[in-house]
Amino acid sequence: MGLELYLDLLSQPCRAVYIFAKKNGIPFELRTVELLKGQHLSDAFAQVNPLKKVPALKDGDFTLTESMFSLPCSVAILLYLTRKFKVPDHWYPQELQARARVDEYLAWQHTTLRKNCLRTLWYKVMFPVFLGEPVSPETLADTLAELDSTLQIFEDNFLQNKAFLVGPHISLADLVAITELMHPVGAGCQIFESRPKLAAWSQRVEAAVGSLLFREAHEVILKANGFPPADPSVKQKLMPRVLAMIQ
Ligand code: GTX
Repeated sequence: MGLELYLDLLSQPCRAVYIFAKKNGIPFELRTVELLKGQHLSDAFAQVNPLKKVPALKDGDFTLTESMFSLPCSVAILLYLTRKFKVPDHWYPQELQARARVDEYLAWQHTTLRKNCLRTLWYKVMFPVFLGEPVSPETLADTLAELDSTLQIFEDNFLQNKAFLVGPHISLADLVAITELMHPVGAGCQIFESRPKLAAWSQRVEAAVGSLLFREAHEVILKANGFPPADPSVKQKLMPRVLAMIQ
């Protein structure tokens, strides 16, 4: 069996892996694991990833999954694909300092932008619409304020006045960042409206990836507001996992 990617495009790290593989013509079998149906909690998927999270990769007998210490597994998968398939250098530059900048961003984003984008989606849309559990206005306001200050750090410290996060070309850092930012966008937040620099960057990233692929990968998340309510038995299974994830 060749390369298999276990993904749900609802998930931001899965979107990054999906776009990267497609954009670079990497051949893979897509194994869709529908999170909102609880498919990741099945015994069959536990054989792939005992920690029951996506993305996961199988390449023959070799499996890459979520780390026990919550290291960004999607990053390990992206790097594996980068090395195995010899993709264009700009994704993860050989040059020492440019590569260090990609690493720097990826290390920062996992506990900052990731956390805030995820919380925004869940508190604004998934709890009230999908789980039928409204969130207090204070919690939502705090979450949006945190997102806003994280976006400021993103612009000031990482994007600055560059075309992309690490200079003139798209890298893994941009791809991982944009897939995170599409979570609040899917939740209906106008994050680009008051941020022209961020908006221009996001358009450059979309153009570099290719609009068709970008839209295809984000089709699901952009419909988040219309997700049907969870079946009560699925809700019961998902709730503890969701609470653990967004804490
Ligand atoms: N560290 C990993 C990475 O960066 O790839 C994180 C992987 C991860 O958190 N995966 C989430 C997951 O599989 C998907 S992203 C959030 C989607 C939330 C849907 C929850 C029903 N989570 C499933 C779980 O923890 O149950």
